[in-house]
Amino acid sequence: MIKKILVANRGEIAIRVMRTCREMGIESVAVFSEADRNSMHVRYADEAYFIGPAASAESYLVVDKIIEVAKHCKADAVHPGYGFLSENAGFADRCEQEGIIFIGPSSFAINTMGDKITARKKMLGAGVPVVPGTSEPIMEIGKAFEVIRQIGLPVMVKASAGGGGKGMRLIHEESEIESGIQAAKSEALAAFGNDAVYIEKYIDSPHHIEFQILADKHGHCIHLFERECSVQRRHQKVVEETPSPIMTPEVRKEMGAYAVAAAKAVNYSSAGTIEFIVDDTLNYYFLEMNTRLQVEHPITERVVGVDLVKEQINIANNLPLRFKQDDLKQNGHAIEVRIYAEDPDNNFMPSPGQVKHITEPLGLGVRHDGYVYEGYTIPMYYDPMISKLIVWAPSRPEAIERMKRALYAYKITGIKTSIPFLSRIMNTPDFVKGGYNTHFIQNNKQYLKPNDTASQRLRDVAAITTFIDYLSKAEPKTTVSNNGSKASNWKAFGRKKSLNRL
Ligand code: MV4
Repeated sequence: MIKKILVANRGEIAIRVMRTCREMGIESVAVFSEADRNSMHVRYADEAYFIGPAASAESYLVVDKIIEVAKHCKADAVHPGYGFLSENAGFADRCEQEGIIFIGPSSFAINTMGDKITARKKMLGAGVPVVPGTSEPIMEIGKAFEVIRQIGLPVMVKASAGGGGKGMRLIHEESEIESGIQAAKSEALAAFGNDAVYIEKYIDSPHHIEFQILADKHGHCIHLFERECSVQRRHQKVVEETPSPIMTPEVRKEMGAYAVAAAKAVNYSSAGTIEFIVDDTLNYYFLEMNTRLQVEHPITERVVGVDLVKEQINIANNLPLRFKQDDLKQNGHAIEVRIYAEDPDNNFMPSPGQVKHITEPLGLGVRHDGYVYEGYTIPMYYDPMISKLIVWAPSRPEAIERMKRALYAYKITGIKTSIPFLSRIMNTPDFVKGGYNTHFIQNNKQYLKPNDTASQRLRDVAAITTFIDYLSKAEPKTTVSNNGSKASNWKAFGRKKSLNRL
């Protein structure tokens, strides 16, 4: 059984993993770069080791250094978190060679799903719906014209080594085919050292819906339902929620079964995520599989009632899954927002620096996974995401109100954050209605821009409407003052706290 885990990561996710270690009586070991000497994950761990300069290529990404620390401190296992080495098949292999358990899937599963053409082929073989397109790399331009005539324009050219939006090209017209493919190939070669590209039919205005799965090393696999991740900016998720507002019980059941089939096709074990692209009429297609714990895993944990890190550790210990598919159900509604150290009112410019004051939101149904504290200086070397705010409520409308309340109570000074932007999202009609797609942010610019312009006018209109509504519902004015005890309507208005801050 695992007694000590080296967490090969930093920031909020390192702490997230260590919290579960502590609950399981497992010792945790932190590693840290020069820029992370004062990071909270170092303080939270039972032991911590310095691994080099601030640049992640010289610290968090150096396999030899992580292995050296794991051997030195006699860790039984390594948890990679997300990013860094989490989807590095070579690292997973190296851990196993050194007799250290890699808390994640096999290098075979990481490799197969990491190469998008190989993954498409696997999925076709497993009967999982994929976007119409090619299942072999495009080797000659004639072949590209042939498949594009079959599937029709527009199409997406994607790098096989890409994913998450890197190395993609949209092609609208025949005249763009040759140059588009050439551009995608050279971009892919430069970015990934691999110029293999494939073609997919372009799905316009899609929804991004993903399914969480858990698989053990005894051939059991279950899904933990979906997450709706369509609120994105430049391929970065901003808001995630579960259940998806557009899902039906029938489609959920089908997609869940395909997610399990996808995982089984690569003999998957540990936690993983199957991403689907979904159109407005709920046609869905496999997009890619993420072979790691994801940033947005807490919303699934809250609605399904499972600690995904605990299950990852149990699976790494060769234990069979503790639940069957029918044991799991979705309870209530959870929403997560990602807090970035960025200035939403200045083109999302990174805003590293010292946190002067922080008041974290608390209260019923609120979870805050972060790592910054008062006086901490956010380094500029890593991802600007500083925390995740997760709320739960029995229903979606209540979860939105709870998120607004939590964002209202979340105070950080010294740096700029995306908190005001997230509040605006919670007040945007397309979000409140649900049914939004991946163009949500692009399509709602007028609601999402800084306070002084249109979004303030919209709030003013809402405030005036609320006031008129209030007047129309107010008690009739007391005309005869017989005992002097009746407060005037204006005083009553002044006492209504909610209306003081329209
Ligand atoms: C697509 C697509 C439309 N059609 N593929 C972007 C990230 C990567 N995982 C795949 N992506 C897309 N692939 C086809 N055939 C549109 C996107 C896409 C997108 C997908 C999910 C979430 C946000 C997105 C934003 C822009 C484009």
